[in-house]
Amino acid sequence: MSGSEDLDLLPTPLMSERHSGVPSRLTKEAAAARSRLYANRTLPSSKPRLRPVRLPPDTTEEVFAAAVKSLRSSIGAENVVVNDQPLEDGWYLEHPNTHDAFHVVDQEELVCSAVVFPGSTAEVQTVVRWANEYLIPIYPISIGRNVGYGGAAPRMPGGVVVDLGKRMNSIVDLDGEGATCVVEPGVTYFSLYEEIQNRGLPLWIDCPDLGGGSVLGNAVDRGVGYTPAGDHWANHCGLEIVLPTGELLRTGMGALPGKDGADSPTWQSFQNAFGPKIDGIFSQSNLGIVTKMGFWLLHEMNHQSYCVTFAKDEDFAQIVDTIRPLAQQGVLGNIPQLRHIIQELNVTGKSKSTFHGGDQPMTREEIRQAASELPLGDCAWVFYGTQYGDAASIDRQLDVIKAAFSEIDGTKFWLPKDVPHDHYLHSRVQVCGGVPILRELDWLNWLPNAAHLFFSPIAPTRGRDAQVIHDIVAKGHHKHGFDLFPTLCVAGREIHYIANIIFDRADAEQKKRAVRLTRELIRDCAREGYGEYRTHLLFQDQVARTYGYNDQALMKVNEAIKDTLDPNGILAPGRCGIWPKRFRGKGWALGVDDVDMETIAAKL
Ligand code: EUG
Repeated sequence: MSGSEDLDLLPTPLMSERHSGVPSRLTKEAAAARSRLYANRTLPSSKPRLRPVRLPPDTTEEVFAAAVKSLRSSIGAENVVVNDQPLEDGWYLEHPNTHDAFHVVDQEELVCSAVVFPGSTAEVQTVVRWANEYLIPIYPISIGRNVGYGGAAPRMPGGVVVDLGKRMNSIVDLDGEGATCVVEPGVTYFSLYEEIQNRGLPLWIDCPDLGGGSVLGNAVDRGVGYTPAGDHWANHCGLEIVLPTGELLRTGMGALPGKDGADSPTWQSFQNAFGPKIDGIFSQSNLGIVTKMGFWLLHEMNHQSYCVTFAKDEDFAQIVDTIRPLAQQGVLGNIPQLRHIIQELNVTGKSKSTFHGGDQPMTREEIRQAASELPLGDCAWVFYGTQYGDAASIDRQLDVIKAAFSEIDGTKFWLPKDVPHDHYLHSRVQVCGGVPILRELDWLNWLPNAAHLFFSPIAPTRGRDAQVIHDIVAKGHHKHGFDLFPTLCVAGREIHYIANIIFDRADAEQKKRAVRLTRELIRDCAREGYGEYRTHLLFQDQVARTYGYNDQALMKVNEAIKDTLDPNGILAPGRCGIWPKRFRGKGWALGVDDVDMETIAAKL
């Protein structure tokens, strides 16, 4: 049975109806994206649960029931929902907060016992104190769209998801003069963008490829976007945090109380404030729940997106070496993307079966054949860049960029006017101009029931290093039978090399291969001295331990801080590989050999 009939009838919730909904300007795109995705689905929209509610570790049914009753009485019965209903993967705009929609292991493994919805910082403190009382692990999410990295799932099955976004989604401040804002966890790129438009402010936001994520959540997870303010963590300015013991803290200038109980007028003005700068320990960590974040915005600018195509696969290292000085000198306006030509196929939104029969990866010849019928034609790599400034300045910048790239044989330069209106370049115009959209969902039409995992190592911006990583990744994909989709986000000194591993979540054997591939890539890159900037929940132990200089000295400090700030080990145990004393060394951590679903399940 296909699950598409029932769900397709209801429109995607709008932003006016639900905090995580879609802006009305994108309703048509959303409807089209959803029907394409659901047309590729063979799994039912949900199936009966095979197992009872997954309880928190070391918690009996009786204690859990008492804990739920107690929390219901303090934050309201409607704000504590036990996860006992059929699990629905949904899709990007109607996503679960109970589990990972892109489940790498069985759908019922990485699940929570309950979801709770605090409505204020004070209620977050209440939830944290409750977790300490009952020794129940909690796992905060902002929106829950950390797609490819675990989504909304808790690392520890049976943990209680604290869904911050549902009731804490206000833009606390939006300052047109300072070009700053203060946001709660539930503010999405869509909603912040909309508010700026509604107020008619000449400001931009920076957004990632998909616009439905949390501004705060993405920054705290050190995500990136594509305007000159693409480093989100670098643009945060002061945090409000609930510590694992329930105390409330503000960092940066936010720590300084303003006049008569107001916030400090400098909270969003200056990042470095006074004394040790501890903000860092609250990003990619499990040391506090960020409930408010000051954030810098950009001024709107004239901008010009373009792409450059390169003829040969082997030009890869030279392309990287050509980008480096352009980026370091500030000629490149943003963080550009360098994509392999195969991505031109999947951003058409068509499925792999359009281009290839069978289960094997597409051959280079098949890719060439299919690409030759697309607007950019047969080539190897595509560079998507954007320049900012007045028209004359952009012309000068483009002259320099064209001159540099034309040193590479067979290079062609393209403007949006050179490609059809539905070409991906027009989506770059929007994202790189601060307009959050949904185009990148088209990746997921590649396979039936498509799910994805990101493998995200950092390379120096140097051809020979990037080549080492690319060769490891290509070899691994070939060995395990996956198409390779590399997108490189290239800065002056480093590259986020992102390989998007797409798999069919209905196919257990394919999931196992995806896990094996990811584990081997982490291991093989680490052997060459390269590590990931971010990873899916199930790989965080392994990645964390590759950062093991001097007998895991970094992890030992992380654990010491964890034990000090979270003595009962209640906050997101295991997140980013950091286990509190209570669970450390008790068999929870997953390593390079944990590839079978059964092996992993036994440790979950
Ligand atoms: C992308 C970029 C990322 C990431 C995941 C996906 C882009 C995909 C630079 O970081 O972590 C097109």
